[in-house]
Amino acid sequence: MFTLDRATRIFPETRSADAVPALTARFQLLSAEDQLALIWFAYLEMGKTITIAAPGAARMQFAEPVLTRIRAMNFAEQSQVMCDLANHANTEIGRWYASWSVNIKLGFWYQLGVWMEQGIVAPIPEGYQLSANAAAVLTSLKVIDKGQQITVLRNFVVDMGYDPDKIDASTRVSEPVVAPTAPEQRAKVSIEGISNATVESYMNLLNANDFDNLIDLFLPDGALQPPFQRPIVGREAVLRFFREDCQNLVLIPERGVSEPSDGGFTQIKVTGKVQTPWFGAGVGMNVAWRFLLDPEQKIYFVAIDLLASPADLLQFAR
Ligand code: ECH
Ligand code: GLY
Ligand code: GLY
Repeated sequence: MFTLDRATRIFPETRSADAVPALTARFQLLSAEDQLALIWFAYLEMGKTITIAAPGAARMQFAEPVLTRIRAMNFAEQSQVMCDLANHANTEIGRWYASWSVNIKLGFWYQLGVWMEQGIVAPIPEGYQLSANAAAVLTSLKVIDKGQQITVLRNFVVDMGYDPDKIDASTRVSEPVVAPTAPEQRAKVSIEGISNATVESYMNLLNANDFDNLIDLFLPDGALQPPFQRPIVGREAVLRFFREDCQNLVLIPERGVSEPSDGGFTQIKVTGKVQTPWFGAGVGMNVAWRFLLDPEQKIYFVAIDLLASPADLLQFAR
């Protein structure tokens, strides 16, 4: 029978974007000053070709008290706060930050970026020279595709602040969950090469933010593995992840393959694109979904992989 460990290894030929963990690891070795300057330069560079959407008020209200405090500080104090976040320091702001969901963290930095541009928050010093290592990371970052670039940037932001595992889990803060899309307004996906009700429902329900029905597709001990992360195990944890981190995504599956597996299970691989509300149609991330369904067509496991290249969208051979 399947164990979780074995499930994670279905469709082993799937090539994920190794550049993302590699760049993330190289980034972690840089000084805080270099990290902040590098992100700033990368952000300016990316801003030439893609536009980031302003976060809504529902999200920003949670970061507001901290942002207001930072705004009132002088440049030296502001720079210190940013360095402390990059250094994972155990400060009051670092602990606040650790309690926020990914999208609140991103919204917080979005606002600081706007204020840096306006001269309200300490800029990166003019003529700042990156170390040789930081310059090399920036060069590598510039040549990967946009979907990989925004994933790396997101990882940088997620990794900052005090260690979330060291704060009380009950203090976690995330934005309110939006209402699911009305039934008559829901689009339906169609996937070339397969016709599977569970997989199609998964895509349609996630696109409709209908997380309560979506979670019913999973077995009680079902698991979901986001790109470059450990699997999230069990319906309660997966549902929490959907509500906190998966609102307003657009899944655009294109094609798939379905194969019988041991014990009446079915393994299905689908490739296509995903858009995040932060960048809309401006960035289509090339992804694969690897599903393992039990004999009753419930989801035992699904992994989402960020693909190495667009050519991998057509990679189904065994
Ligand atoms: C400034 C300088 C100082 C330091 C910092 C700065 C600000 C940086 C800012 C960065 C903003 C970055 C953003 C990145 C957003 C990335 C979003 C991504 C989303 C990927 C989603 C995927 C979804 C996949 C999934 C699917 C499923 O089926 C199940 C669920 C799930 C410049 C001030 C820091 C402002 C906004 C990469 C792939 C398909 C797994 C979620
Ligand atoms: N949560 C999806 C990702 O890591 O991009
Ligand atoms: N504006 C980005 C978002 O809503 O996620």
